Amino acid sequence: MNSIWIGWAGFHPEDFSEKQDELKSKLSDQNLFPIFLEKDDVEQFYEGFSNTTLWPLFHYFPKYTSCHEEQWEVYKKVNQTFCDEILKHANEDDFIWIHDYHLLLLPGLLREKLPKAKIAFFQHIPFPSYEIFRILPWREEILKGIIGADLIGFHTNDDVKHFLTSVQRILGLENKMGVIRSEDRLFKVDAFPLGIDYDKFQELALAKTTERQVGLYRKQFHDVKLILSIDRLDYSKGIPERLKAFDYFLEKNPEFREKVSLLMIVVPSREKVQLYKNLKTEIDELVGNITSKYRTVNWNPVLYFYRAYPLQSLSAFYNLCDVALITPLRDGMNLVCKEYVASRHDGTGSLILSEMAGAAKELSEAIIINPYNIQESAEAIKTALCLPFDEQKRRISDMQLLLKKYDVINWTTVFLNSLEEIKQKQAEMAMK
Ligand code: GDG
Repeated sequence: MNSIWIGWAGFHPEDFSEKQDELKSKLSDQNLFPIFLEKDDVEQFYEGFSNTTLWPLFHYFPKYTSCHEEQWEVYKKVNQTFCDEILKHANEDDFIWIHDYHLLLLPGLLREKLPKAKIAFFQHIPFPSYEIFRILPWREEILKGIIGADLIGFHTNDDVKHFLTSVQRILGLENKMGVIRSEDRLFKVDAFPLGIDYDKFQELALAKTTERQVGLYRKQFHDVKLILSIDRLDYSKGIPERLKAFDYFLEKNPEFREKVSLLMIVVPSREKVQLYKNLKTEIDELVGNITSKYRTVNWNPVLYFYRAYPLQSLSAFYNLCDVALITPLRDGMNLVCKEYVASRHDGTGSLILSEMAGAAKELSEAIIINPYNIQESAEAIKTALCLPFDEQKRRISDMQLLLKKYDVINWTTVFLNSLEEIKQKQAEMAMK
């Protein structure tokens, strides 16, 4: 497919030695078309409306949600900037695929200019229940923006159900099996659980460099079992709750001290947002408390890394660790748990997974927990560490079969087929 990518560059051209035009021309050779935003707009649009209004509300944290008219204005302006840039490249019969909560108004803006184009939207984060969504002062404008798309996708059936309820209660539009008629237009809403590049994670796991790295680490930790957690720094990921559960586990099960460590990678994210700064401090303190309480000369209960790693190192960690502990308080899908399972080339390993992650709907062979229940999580850690090898292998093998079948290529194919179907239905309706 001859496709191009349009997106926010993520940096300011004045921070680069190259001139904006030179940069643009180099990127366009790779079919990449950057949008440069003013520093102030980034603050209001990205750190502001996207990440202090939409992100917390959609993850069920109304108490962290702030609503500022100025930020909403900039959000609208930036969505319009995206629309203008797309219109420079797109034709009436092109397929335009819009991703995520930063661009909720874009489908509607584009529909006005390109009434016949194929426009699809996929949201990577949850869509909250109507009772939460209705809090948003701009709920109606937001919904009208999204429904400019022909196909609207979410990770889970629950997200679809919540979205359809909001569309019905706020816009008064009824659906039949996810298909809605609005004035003279049909559009469809459905669940498309995102898969991963399964083969890539298997290949990485088997690569010589990965095996060497795993071998080196194993020597260092020989008889200590390792529990892995990897997330971006985010309050939705349940990192403090996870640390509290690990603390409780060590307190109640002293026989496991010096025999197990939590290897916790936290990837820096949205560091300019105050809540994220506070969260970092809270995590640092919790790690400090656990360390000072249980640490011995030869053993460290928490191996904590606040940084990003190359993918190959992630693969080594996925293969090194006996257990993955993935406990978000709310997560659209969560890919880390899928990558852990896909990377286990020897078929062993235990996955503890929060019921609040979209992935829990698919990975039913994981040990499923409620991340707010510290005692249950601590119990699950013990169960995972004691799971017999044949039981580990049975569970991992079942989950690997599922992840291989429903990989990212399958996801794209199913999504595009669904878009064709709704376009077909629209054409049939136009003939009547
Ligand atoms: C959003 C939704 C939804 C992590 N650390 C490093 C690194 N990663 C990669 C992982 C994984 C990705 O980042 C994280 O994806 P998640 O799904 O876990 O979480 P979000 O970033 O919050 O993503 C989420 C997702 O969109 C997709 O729709 O699942 O619910 O919140 O792929 O491997 N990659 C590298 N170094 C790291 O240190 N290279």
